[in-house]
Amino acid sequence: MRTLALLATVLLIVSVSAAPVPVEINAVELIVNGGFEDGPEVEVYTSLDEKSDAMKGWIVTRGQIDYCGSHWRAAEGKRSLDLHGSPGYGGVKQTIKTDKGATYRVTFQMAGNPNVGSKKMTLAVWANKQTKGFEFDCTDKSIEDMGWIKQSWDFKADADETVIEIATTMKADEFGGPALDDVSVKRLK
Ligand SMILES: [Ca+2]
Repeated sequence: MRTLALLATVLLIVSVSAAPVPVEINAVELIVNGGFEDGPEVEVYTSLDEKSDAMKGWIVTRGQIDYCGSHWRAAEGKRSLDLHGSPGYGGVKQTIKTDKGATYRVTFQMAGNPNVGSKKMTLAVWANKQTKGFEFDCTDKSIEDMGWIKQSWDFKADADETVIEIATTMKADEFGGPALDDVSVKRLK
């Protein structure tokens, strides 16, 4: 029995040590207004044009977006974005302070406008010349059950400031596209 217990302990140690080393994340949130709660008055939704800075911390980078209130259920709080305006293929950006050589983790909640023809919604994140695309399947989703999914991506900074842009990569359904909420960027230790 003692041998078996020893074996079990050894196996446990082996399996624990074989697990990936968890990444330590600095607790400091680098994004301002990541949930888009601080913005213009909105009931159902309101459209914001390229260059708009109406949402605290954010600038609209292209086309147009819809700033959504009761239009659908947000992932966090009461407000979120449709990256396609009415109409327009849009995006948003925010500039954050970064340390050269450090790695940062971007997380956000993604869904899609369930009331348009496209079921496959796509967007991308850009930071310091690096980019990553993401997809969301709107099949069987509704404005009450958006099916928000948390996404994550790491990038490396090489300057004191880094622009984070999140924008649609679609060229269909200009009135409704990828939905975005709860954006966060934290430095990995
Ligand atoms: Ca929100």
